[in-house]
Formats: sequence, structure tokens, C-alpha cells
Amino acid sequence: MRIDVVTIFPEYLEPLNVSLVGKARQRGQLDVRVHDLRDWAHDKHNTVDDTPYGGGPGMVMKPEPWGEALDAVLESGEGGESDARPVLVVPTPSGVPFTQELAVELSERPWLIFTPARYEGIDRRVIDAYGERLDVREVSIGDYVLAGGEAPVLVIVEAVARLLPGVLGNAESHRDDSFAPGAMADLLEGPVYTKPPVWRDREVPEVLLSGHHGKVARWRRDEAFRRTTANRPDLIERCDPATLDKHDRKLLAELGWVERADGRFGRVAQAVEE
Ligand code: ABV
Repeated sequence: MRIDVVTIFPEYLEPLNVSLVGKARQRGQLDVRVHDLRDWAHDKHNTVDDTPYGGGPGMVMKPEPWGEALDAVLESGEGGESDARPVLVVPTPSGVPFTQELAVELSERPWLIFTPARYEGIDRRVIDAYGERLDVREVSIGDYVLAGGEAPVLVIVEAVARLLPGVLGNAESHRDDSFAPGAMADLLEGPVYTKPPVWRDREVPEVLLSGHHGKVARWRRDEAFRRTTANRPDLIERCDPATLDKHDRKLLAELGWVERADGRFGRVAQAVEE
């Protein structure tokens, strides 16, 4: 897979040289190219932003440097690995939520181009113009506002890179990831333990030492339900009831969840305090 990143802070992308992504690059599984947007800003101060039409706070990134940068990146791919339509990934708080499903989709494409913005964003005409030549995905990594799209690029690239064939070692592997399609049906993962069996008077749950695979699997599933109900009740609410057995239903009931008429689960209505 080829990944291009155009940014005014190339040094912000240094973490792409280390750990899983860095190793994938060394092995030739990933071709990452980081470009400085200011290379395509030609005035004395390499200006990349200007005041917004219509007024308002902040600055907007000018279209001309982005246009030249993207043309140069696209031209560098001609005749190469990149005959397929590249994906233009634009991190923005107004994008679609970045999910494991989107990570899988992106991991199946040969060429991703990221355009992290600072200031209030990029002049809209850039995204509209390149939308005619590229598959644009405006993506948000969560409901909070950052100072720029560089940190989201690091997040998205790592989530995608670990899905590429041969990138994850066998010790890791993503079959059981929370959120992986086909993991424990949309439940969060429970707690994990390793040696020693007693640490500061705290014992590893006995069932994990029992060697009883069936009991271990059930315990893990119970812990997954406890965590998911506590931290992500929204996942329980949209859980497919057909994936729940009698034991699951009993546990959910103990945790204060009830099966509604449509089969889905909801929190037991709480009495309103005086
Ligand atoms: C991109 N906040 S994505 C650019 N959550 C600026 C801020 C920002 C993003 C996100």
C-alpha cells in the first residue's frame, strides 16, 4: 500500500517511522511519503492560509498550494502501483465516524492520500475538485476538536496498517479485537492477566488457571458483557438478540437490562428520585 500525507507539519508525522508502521515500511509492506505543503506555497512567506469569505473567526487554508501539491502527488503515481482510484482521506470533525469497518475498507485500497488541515479547514473547492478524480472520505476520529488533522492521520494510518497482510505478527492477530467484525459480536474485550499468579496480594481469577477452556470462554464473555454494559451501553442497545444465549440474557437481567417487545435490550427504567 502507498500512503501520501501532505501537511504543514511534516515532523508531526515522525511517529510513522517507529513501531508497527515503521517496521511495515522497513519491510516494504508500506510506502509512506510525507510532503510539506509549503513546498507549493510560492510567496515570500510561504503563505498557506487566508481570511474566510463571509467573515468569522480563524483562517482557511488557501486552495492553490493544495491543488499544486495534490497534482504533484498524483503525477508521481502515474504508471506505478497506483492505477486504481486513490482515496483522499480528509480528517475533519465534521466527517463520518472513523470505525473499524472504515479501517478495513481503506486497508483494501492500494493508495491513500491524507490532507490534514490546520486552521478552520481547507477551501471547499479543493475537496469538490478532487472528488471528481478521487474517492473522498471526510473522516472524524471522535467528537472532540483537535488543533489539526495530523494526529487523526497517525490514528487512521495505524488502524489501517495493522490490517495489511503480513504486518501483524502471529502473537498479535486481529480476530478477537473489540470492534473487529466477527469478534465477540460487538462486545468490548474484558480484562487480561499474565504471570505472576499473585501480585501485591491480588490473585489472577481462578478460572483462568483452571485449564477448562469452556469455562474460560464463558467467563471472558461474562466479563465482556460487564464492561460493555458499563462503558458502552449503546453497543448493548444495538446488539442482535439472536447472538445471545440463555446465560447471556440472565446476566444482562442481573445487570439491570430487559428484553423489550422488539427483542432488543434496554436499560431497566430507573425510578425518578424525589
Ligand atoms: C481535523 N478535530 S479531526 C482538523 N476531531 C482539525 C481539528 C480536528 C480534526 C478532529
